[in-house]
Order: sequence, then C-alpha cells, then structure tokens
Amino acid sequence: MATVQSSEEVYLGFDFSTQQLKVVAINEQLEVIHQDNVHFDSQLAHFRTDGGVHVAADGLRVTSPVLMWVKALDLLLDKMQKAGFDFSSVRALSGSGQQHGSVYWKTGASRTLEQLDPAFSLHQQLQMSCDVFQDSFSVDNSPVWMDSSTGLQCERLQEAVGGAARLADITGSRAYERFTGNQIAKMHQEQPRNFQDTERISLVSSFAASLFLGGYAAIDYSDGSGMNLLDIRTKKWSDICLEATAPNLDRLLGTPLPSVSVLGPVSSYWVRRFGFPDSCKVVAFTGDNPASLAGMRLQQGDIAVSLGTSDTVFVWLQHPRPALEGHVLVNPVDWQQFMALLCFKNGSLTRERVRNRCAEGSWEVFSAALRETPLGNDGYIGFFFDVLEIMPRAVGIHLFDADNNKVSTVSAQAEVRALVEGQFLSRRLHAELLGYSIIPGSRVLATGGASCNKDILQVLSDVFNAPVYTIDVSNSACLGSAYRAMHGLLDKSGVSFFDVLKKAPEARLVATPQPTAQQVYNHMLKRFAQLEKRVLQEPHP
Ligand code: 5FX
Repeated sequence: MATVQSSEEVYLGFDFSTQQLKVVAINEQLEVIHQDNVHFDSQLAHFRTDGGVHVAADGLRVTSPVLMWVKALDLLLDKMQKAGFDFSSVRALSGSGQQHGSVYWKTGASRTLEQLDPAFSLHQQLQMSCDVFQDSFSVDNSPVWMDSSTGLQCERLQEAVGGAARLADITGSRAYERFTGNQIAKMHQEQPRNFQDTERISLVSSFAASLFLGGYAAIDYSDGSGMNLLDIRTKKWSDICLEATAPNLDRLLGTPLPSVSVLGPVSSYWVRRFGFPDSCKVVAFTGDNPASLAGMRLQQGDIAVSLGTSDTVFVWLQHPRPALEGHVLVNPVDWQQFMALLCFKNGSLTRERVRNRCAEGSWEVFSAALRETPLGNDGYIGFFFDVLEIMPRAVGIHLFDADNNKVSTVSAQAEVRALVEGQFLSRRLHAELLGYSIIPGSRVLATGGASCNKDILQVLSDVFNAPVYTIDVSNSACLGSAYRAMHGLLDKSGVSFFDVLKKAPEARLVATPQPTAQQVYNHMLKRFAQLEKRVLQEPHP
C-alpha cells in the first residue's frame, strides 16, 4: 500500500456488506492507500448477530439491527482517525450496501440528520429516545437480502401487474422475496403503526449515503432496480407497482437518480468531527454488486463471479431482455446501459461449513482436496443448499453418483470437490440460461473473499473453460465505490468512467483451463441440469 501524503487528493469507498463494513481509500494515481474494516459479529458482539444477521425461528425472516450499521460507521471512522488517516485530503466519497435491505426512518429523523452534533457519535444521536435525542428509526431490525418470508406479497404483486413476465418486463425481475418492494408491502401489512410513523424508506446504500449527507439521499437507479418497483427503462417508479405495494410510496422513496450523481457535500458533522473539507462531495451510493462491476471495470464479453456471503454472477448488457430467472439492473457506471445479475444464497457460509466438516477447518486442507481429486470428481455431483436457494428454489444436501443414483455420503475429499464443482456448474448453467455464452477471448473476473484461493479459482476456470482474472483488492465493491467517487466529480464534463480509470492496474491472470476441462464439464453440465430438475421436485418449505 502507498502511504497517504497530506498534499494528495483522496477518494473513499465504503461497503456496508452483510458481515462487515469496509473502506478503501485511493489517491489520484488510483493506488490503494488505506483499507480498514469493522466485523459485525466480533467487533460489535453485543448486537449478537451471526454472520451479520438475525435469523428468526422460522428460518425465513432475516434481519440486521440498523443501529449496528450506524455504530460500525462510528467505529470505522474512529479507527481511521487513530491510524492517522488525513480526512482533510478527501475530495469525494461514495459507497455501496448489500442490495434489497430496507431502512425505515421515523418521522422527525430528517431534522436529527440535519442537526448532527459533532460532540457526539452518530449512534448516540440516532438511537432510542432519551432526554436529549429522539430515536430515528421506526423499525429497529431491517429486513435484508437473505429474507425469504414475503411469498404472499410476491404473489399479490405479480397478480396486480398482470403476471411474473409483465413484472419482469417493467422492473427487470419477476417478484423475488428479498426484493425491497415486497419487504415494504409486508412491513405495511404486519407493522402498520411503525409504517405510519415512517417518513422515509432507504435502501442500505442510500441510508449510508444519508449519514454522510446529513439528509435523505436519493436511491440510485442501479440499486433501485432491485426493488420490483423501478421501471428500468423510464427510470421512474412504476405507478402500478407502487400502488400494489403500499400507500404514499412515491413520497416515502423520494426521486431516484443516476448512480453517478453528486448528491451534495458532506454535512458539517463530518467537517467538524473528523476534519473533512467542506467541499468534499458525496456521490450516490449503490448496491454491492453494481459497485463490484465498477471495481472490476467489467466490460462487454466479460463475466464476473463474486464469491462472498452470496455468490453472484454478472455481465454488462446493452439491451435489457428480462426473463423469469435472474435480474436486469440499470448499469451503475452508464445509466443508459444495463447489467444482468444472478444471485445464489449458498456461497461462502456453505464453503466454510464444508471446510469445517471435511477439511479440519483449514483452507489448506480444503485446497489440497481440490488438487488431489480429478476433474469431474469420478462422476459425483453435489447440490449444497444450507438455506433455501434462489436458483433453483430448493433446500438440503443432494449427492449423486456417476449413474445419477442418490447417495448419502462420499469421501471427505470428494465432498469438497462436489461442493465447489456443483457451485460453479450452477453459476455457469444459470448464466447460460440467461443468454451468456463462453466465446474465445471471454474472461472470468473473480472477486469476493474466496477469490484469494487459487485452487478454488482453478476449478472455476475449468468449469467455465475460460481464463480467470482477479484484481488485487479482493473487495471490488469498496474499490468500485472509490472509483465511482472519483468519476462522479468528472461525469458532468462528459468524461466516461473508463477514461477516468485508464491508469488503474490491470486484472491479473490467475488460472487457465486444464486441457481436459472442456470435455469433462460440457458433459457434466448436461447431467447437472437434469439432476437440478430432480432436486427441484423434492419437497421444501
Ligand atoms: C443480490 O441480488 C443479492 O441479494 C446479494 O448479492 C446481496 O447484494 C449481498 F449483499
């Protein structure tokens, strides 16, 4: 890492992800000069989250305490200050948040945001009422993307707009349980008093931007596309979707803006408490997947695979062709373009569970298992859904032998390979169903926590039969936010995102497909698709 020199200008990117809050600072040369993070479970243990969330007894409702996110920001800024970070050099900041989560600001909270007192931390001023401060959130526990409790609301929304395909055509996706509109509808139905007491609804991204702005930040087009509420073509809220969701939503959501928008300067709270310049600009925050697209400087033809709490796959799209599977979002770096996104819930937490069960809790042992087992795993295929998966909508562990017979156990090493191959076959299968195809010259760009494991990336390269590249910063959402902060200042003068980032380090080649990969996995993919249909037919909640 280069060191901060006080004369240089700096851009900050934050990422409010599921398990932690992270920050990256870059200088004008696009060098990373500072990185830090706050891990929710361990560093804010009194919120008693597991993986950053609370899962209800029914397994379907999943929330995070909104004050945990606020407190994490206090803690992160304090850590940076103690490390000698010079906030006076920050020209602009932006950020991202886990997608779909919603924050409910209580009536009167905008005044609190406008009048934040630099003598106190944010959480002291935004938390529950006391003699001095009024509480700012009408709902303490925000529903997050892992929630799948809104099946009823999804059905009603699709019925109201004329079916799943029609909804996908308008908003880029059929109704999904985690999508914010369906979460809002449920909040309105199940917590009417709290809903009544709400003056603004934010996404996690726009909530975080609001803290820096000292006022409510607009929802950006790209993260707004994950709500089942935004018309991805007109970039306006869809009246029919709003009406089918809850009353007065237009007012509660505010007007959406392009992701590149400069929302205004940081509030005086940041200037007086930490020494930010009063000219420091806040560029609209967006979703973590859109921010990753920016961080990886994804281009047409590339496919990005993000290996995090959720695994996601995304590509740049010129023309939206929404389908019943997957999502089309407005593109975060060029709002006239689009991106396609696929999300899988069973990502790193499942990899960690299998590492603990089959590899003595060690990534080295896990990697050795991948190296010591053959491509194609002697025909064994596995589906590992610890929680209800999105694609396919199935749950449980399903293992098959080379004759497609269901088996209950395999060796520990074969289980490790079955997990990793199964995850990547599924990512490839669903990307191809959405229209993606591997062509000569295709690159797979890998990011997220597991992208630092070369043996996992070798399997990714083999299954996709394409070279895999990574960037040096494993958190591409944070880096992408810092890049977007920089671009936000120049967009109005007509400079494109890619022009701003010409000097950014090139992605590094980390794995190339082995000679037999194409033959092994083309055949296996066909079997995988058939077996997935069988798994889908098994009963689930
Ligand atoms: C995308 O649709 C998702 O639900 C997840 O990838 C979240 O954004 C994770 F933060």
